[in-house]
Amino acid sequence: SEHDSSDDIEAEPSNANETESSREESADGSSPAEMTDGGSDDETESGQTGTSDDAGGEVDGESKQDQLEEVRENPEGEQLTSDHGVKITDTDNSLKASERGPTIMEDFHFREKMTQFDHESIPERVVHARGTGAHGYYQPYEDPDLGEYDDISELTKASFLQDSDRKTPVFTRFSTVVGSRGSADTVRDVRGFATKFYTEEGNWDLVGNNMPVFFIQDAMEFPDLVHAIKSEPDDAIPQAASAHDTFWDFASLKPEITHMLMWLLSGRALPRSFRMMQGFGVHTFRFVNEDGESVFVKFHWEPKLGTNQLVWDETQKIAGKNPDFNREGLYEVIDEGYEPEWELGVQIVEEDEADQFDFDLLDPTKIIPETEVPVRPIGKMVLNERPDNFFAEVEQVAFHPGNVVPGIDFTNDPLLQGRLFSYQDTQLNRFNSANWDEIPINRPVTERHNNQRAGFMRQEINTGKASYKPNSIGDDYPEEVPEEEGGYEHFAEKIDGRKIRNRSESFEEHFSQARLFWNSMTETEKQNIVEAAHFELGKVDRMEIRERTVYDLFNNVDHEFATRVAEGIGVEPPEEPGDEIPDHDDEDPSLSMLNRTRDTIETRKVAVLVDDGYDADHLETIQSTLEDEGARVEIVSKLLGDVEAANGETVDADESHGTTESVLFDAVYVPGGEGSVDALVEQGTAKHFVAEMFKHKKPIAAAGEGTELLEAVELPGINVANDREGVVTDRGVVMAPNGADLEGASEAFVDAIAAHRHWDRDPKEVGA
Ligand code: HDE
Repeated sequence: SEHDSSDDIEAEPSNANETESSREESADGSSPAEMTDGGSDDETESGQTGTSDDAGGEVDGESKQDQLEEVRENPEGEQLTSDHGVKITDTDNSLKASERGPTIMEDFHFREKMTQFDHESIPERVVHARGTGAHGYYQPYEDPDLGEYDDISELTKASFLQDSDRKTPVFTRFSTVVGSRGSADTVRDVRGFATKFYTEEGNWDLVGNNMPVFFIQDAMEFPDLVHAIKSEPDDAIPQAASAHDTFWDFASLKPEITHMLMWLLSGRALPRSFRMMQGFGVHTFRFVNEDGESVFVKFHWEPKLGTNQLVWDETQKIAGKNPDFNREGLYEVIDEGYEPEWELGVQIVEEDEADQFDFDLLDPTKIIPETEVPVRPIGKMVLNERPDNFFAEVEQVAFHPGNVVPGIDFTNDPLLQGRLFSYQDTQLNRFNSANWDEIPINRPVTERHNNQRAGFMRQEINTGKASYKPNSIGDDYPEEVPEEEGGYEHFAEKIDGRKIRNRSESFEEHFSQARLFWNSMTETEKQNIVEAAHFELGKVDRMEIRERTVYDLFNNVDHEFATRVAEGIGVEPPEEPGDEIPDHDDEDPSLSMLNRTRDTIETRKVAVLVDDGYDADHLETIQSTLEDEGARVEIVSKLLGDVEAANGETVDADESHGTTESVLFDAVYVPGGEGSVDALVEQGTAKHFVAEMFKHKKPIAAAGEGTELLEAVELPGINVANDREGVVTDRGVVMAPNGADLEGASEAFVDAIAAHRHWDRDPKEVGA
């Protein structure tokens, strides 16, 4: 888009939130910022030392990082003390009555150390327990294209969304939903995408997901949903999975869940990385401007690297090989100087246009199709700093959709309304105190003055005698702030009605958008959804649950879909389409992930398989081409240590066959060199590496004798180009036999990686 800001990021210091403190180097001490540059200019090198004021974007007020710096503690060069500051002589031996005698109660150091340990854990989040987070900033675009509006101030008075010179510090936490804190990253699940904006008007929490709709329509149903989807209550099995009876029992009885099921069965539930997924506010919110006028708004996060997925078999293997795959991926790239970036977009609907849709804007099981209302990008979020301490920052960050600032307001979406209660309540459970907002990661960067002064673990020392209002003793401070001066005023929506425990009729249609989703998928994506349903329902023991899901839900989405699912799970295919099947064949191309891949290989990880005797030219050419494009290259050999090229040069293997696996990479390259390839052909693990890359639809390239390894693997349907001249590319397999143009082959490989996955490989010939 015109806002594609890949250039901006180069021109700016990579770390606008930098303090003068000890944060000058990334964890491995290397110079970062190189990943973003596409090999070009020097400005990127300045990444670590830049100050914010030369970048056309000052961080708001007191930067969050400055504030956090005040509470950072660093033991380097320091003496060991107790919690109360007493220097400690020995932290290995408890105090005993004689050398072999009992431990003595007066050993305050032992008691303190053990007590701290005994109390180290806090309750994990009841949902979204597993996650990771990073610091960064939000910056509005200079001239966003707002359609009929000239300026974003016509829409909202939230000033941090207006001034393109202003950077608002943020902290974003990504999460899975169902699994416990220690579960794996790559399970089939929704991903949380929660951002705390530390604005000059207070904190705004945009607590969203990577899917734009939700399972249910009313907060009242949430405990049931979560009980059903989490592990079953009698045996706590399965972990981090929806593929079991209780979830599908609940689902099959709740037709409003159908649209969300489509998303959950799709590749959206298997993100390649947190930096390659969209985010959505889900609910319809309100923007309110200076004149008190309101429009409806949906929030979208669009990743700069495109929206990409893993394949199912791969996710399951990664869950064993590296359960931290997504969490680690975020920190790896930040450490290497790359700054994950998302565009914030809005869909705007005028109050008097709200009735034009055939669904209710307050129904969280519905999207506003982009074919009806375009998404207008208004700014970008950049994540550029990992936390120093996981517990203090990621575990203790506490989000609350009720945290809004002037210019942003709620709607009556009954799911959102319920969340406004739940998040405060859940933080009370997690922190055991209403003072969770005083924890450094949760504190706003604004001043805070009110009459809340007590409670467990109060940190602030609030001075003065009057802790009530009105008061005369303290001149009636802190004073209330009129709306014109920045006080938060709730939008004065007119409400007129009777109390009623019911669901609006406008929430009753459940299949139209599920059908829209299905129709918008490519055949590949449809097949993936069907196979996902075969797995999920195949794990359900009770036949009546499988049948109900097919007949009552899927057959009301699409008859062919229901039939294909039924055939794989031993259910008699329905004879006729369901009674409630929607009467339309609408499509929205923006729903297909395959339309959301972007032409970039930034941060992709490529393995180069070598053994002694490899061709050093091949390695050098591919390494420089890929790294210039921002990809990361790792040398993989049978064992760690030096590997020697045919010309006598050496390279240090980054990983061995014992420490890594193909599923942890995006692509593989096999350089030539007779000795190397002869050895690889004899190594089962090397052959498996390539075969599995093929199975998972990932790009493969081989140069010179390297193609012999592909031949040995017998890639199904691929004619290995050993006896041909020139570069041959076939379904993401790039082959450059000896004498072929190496540069051309490297470029073809770059294109194949940018395409992400090569779904045109015959699914029946999955090799490996
Ligand atoms: Fe949440 N949700 N949720 N949720 N949610 C929580 O709050 C809840 C919903 C979301 O990284 C909890 O601090 C209810 C929708 C994210 O710390 C809890 C309902 C969306 C996170 C809670 C919903 C979300 C949470 C658990 C239905 C997308 C992780 C721990 C009415 C728009 C935030 C916590 C983080 C976490 C309740 C539905 C997103 C229990 C009652 C819809 C990203 O308060």
